[in-house]
Amino acid sequence: MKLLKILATTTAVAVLLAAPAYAQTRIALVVKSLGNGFFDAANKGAQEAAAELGDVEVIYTGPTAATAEAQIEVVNSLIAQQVDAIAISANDPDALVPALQKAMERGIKVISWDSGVAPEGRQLHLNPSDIGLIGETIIKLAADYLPEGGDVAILSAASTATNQNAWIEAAKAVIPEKFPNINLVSVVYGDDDSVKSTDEAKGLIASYPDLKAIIAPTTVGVVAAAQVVTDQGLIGKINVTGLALPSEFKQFIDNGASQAVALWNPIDLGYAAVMLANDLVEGGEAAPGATLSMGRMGELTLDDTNSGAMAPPFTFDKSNIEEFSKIY
Ligand code: RAM
Repeated sequence: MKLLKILATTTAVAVLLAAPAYAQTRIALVVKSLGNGFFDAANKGAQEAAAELGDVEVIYTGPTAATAEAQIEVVNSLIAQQVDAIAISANDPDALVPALQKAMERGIKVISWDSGVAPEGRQLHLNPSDIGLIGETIIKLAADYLPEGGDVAILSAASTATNQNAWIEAAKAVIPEKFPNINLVSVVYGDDDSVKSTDEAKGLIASYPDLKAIIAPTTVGVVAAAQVVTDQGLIGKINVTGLALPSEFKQFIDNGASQAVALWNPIDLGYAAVMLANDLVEGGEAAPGATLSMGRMGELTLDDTNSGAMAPPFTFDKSNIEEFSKIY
């Protein structure tokens, strides 16, 4: 009798130990590529959201190079792991659709954030800020320091990146009316790779002797361009601007290679993406006009493509980059 009781108790304890303490929701935060400080900051916010929710685990993952092919492999492995949700910043709007559709067929909730997937490959998309506003901001950042106008070039990320391509289109659309003396001479692609971005920046400088500004709407490209301008002794001749992470870019505001750059808060963006994915896991519906929770970031109201924007970007210059560089 006594032995039976001991056995029963031991078995119960063993079962308790084997079972998870509580049901966990696993949300994969898939980024364009690992090793990018912007995405590391987003992961900080994602982990913060997981801690706040309590029963959520965030799996931070992505390929080493920013390509759609490599992201498809990551997605397939997450399907095999039966995660509850995938929140992806995509290297291509279309190439990932079949893999993500397979995920959705298996009951996995799918959202894109930062860099979007075509509507048929995800349930909703979270833009960091309004696309038109970012497009106008990146041109204005250059134009503000070019009263006479002049030649500018764009150094982008991957040529297929949804977010950069949308911002560049918006930038081109706003130039004729609002910035008529800005002459966009070229758009080149550094693939969010430091070496390629450096080569592309050097190429622009060699090809366009009258270049007055390089606009890089990528945190990787903007650092590479500013380093090239610094190394080639072109500070004061070519102003580097675009979207930059203050912690990585402060040195180039300090040395004058750049007058000002912009960005939204990447920590908030990762946080908001996890909150939205979790809302879907908990039964939230993504549909035009629907409102979903972004936790402390408020609510996201979806437009007719099931997209919404988080918040306006901030501008960083000599007056404030020091303060922000300590945060992200
Ligand atoms: C790079 C990535 C990312 C983009 C930022 C501004 O880190 O391309 O997608 O949002 O720059």
